[in-house]
Amino acid sequence: MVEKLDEAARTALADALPDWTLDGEHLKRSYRFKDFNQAWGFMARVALLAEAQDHHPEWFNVYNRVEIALTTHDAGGLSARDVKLAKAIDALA
Ligand code: H2B
Repeated sequence: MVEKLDEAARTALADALPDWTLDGEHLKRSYRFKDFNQAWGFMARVALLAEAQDHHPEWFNVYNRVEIALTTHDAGGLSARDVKLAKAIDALA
């Protein structure tokens, strides 16, 4: 069973992931690229990361925009898995 983040860990997210927004039980970030090709390339790299971590994003793409929302379905909310994936995505972009 995956543990949800406690209040202290949620508060620490603002410093650890300054480009991400905490929205209820989701961590969200929006990316904008030059065109669809760049956006899709980014999504392909995130997909490989997600598979390697067995942790998958909820996301939305239209043309050059990619919106990512991370949450842990197995925990019913945010967990350390979301923080780990968000940091790895930041390292890619
Ligand atoms: N992704 C996300 N975001 N949350 C999960 O709880 C989750 C997942 N669980 N990817 C994984 C897959 C689980 O279903 C498999 C069986 O490990």
